[in-house]
Amino acid sequence: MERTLSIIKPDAVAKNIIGQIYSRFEEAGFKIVASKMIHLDNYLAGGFYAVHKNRPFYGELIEFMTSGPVMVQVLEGENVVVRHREIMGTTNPKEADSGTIRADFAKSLDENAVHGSDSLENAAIEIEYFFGKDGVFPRTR
Ligand code: RTP
Ligand code: MG
Repeated sequence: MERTLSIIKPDAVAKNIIGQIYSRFEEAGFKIVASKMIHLDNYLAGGFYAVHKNRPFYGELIEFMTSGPVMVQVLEGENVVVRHREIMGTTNPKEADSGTIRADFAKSLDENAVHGSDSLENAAIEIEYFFGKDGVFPRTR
């Protein structure tokens, strides 16, 4: 059984749609096996997005991700890394398929409502970054 890291970004938390996004996860058959709300600071957001450090949008990305609280969760399911990216929709919500989270809830490329790990390897790194080695409840036995 796979796990992936999901973040409901500051725009979606501010819009009060955590529950609607959680419903999408549940409708897809994913289990939420860990969750917490945190307000990222520059250090935590910078560490998370270190791969984008030299990209032109990095400054705006960090400013946005630290602008308010986020909801961070670990999702579990079969092939969940890829399936979660599918129900999120493409990075730019204007290009996202209708019925995806970003098409339905996101405003722009910069403020695109959700994050999802892009590979199994990065999922493991990102889960440990936010929840540590023992921070995820073993719901599947
Ligand atoms: P995420 O990491 O947040 O799940 O999004 P993603 O994989 O779909 O996109 P990624 O390439 O990893 O970029 C991370 C976030 O940076 C912002 N971005 N802005 N202005 C731009 O050209 C641009 N490109 C990316 C987006 O908010 C994206 O989610
Ligand atoms: Mg990404």
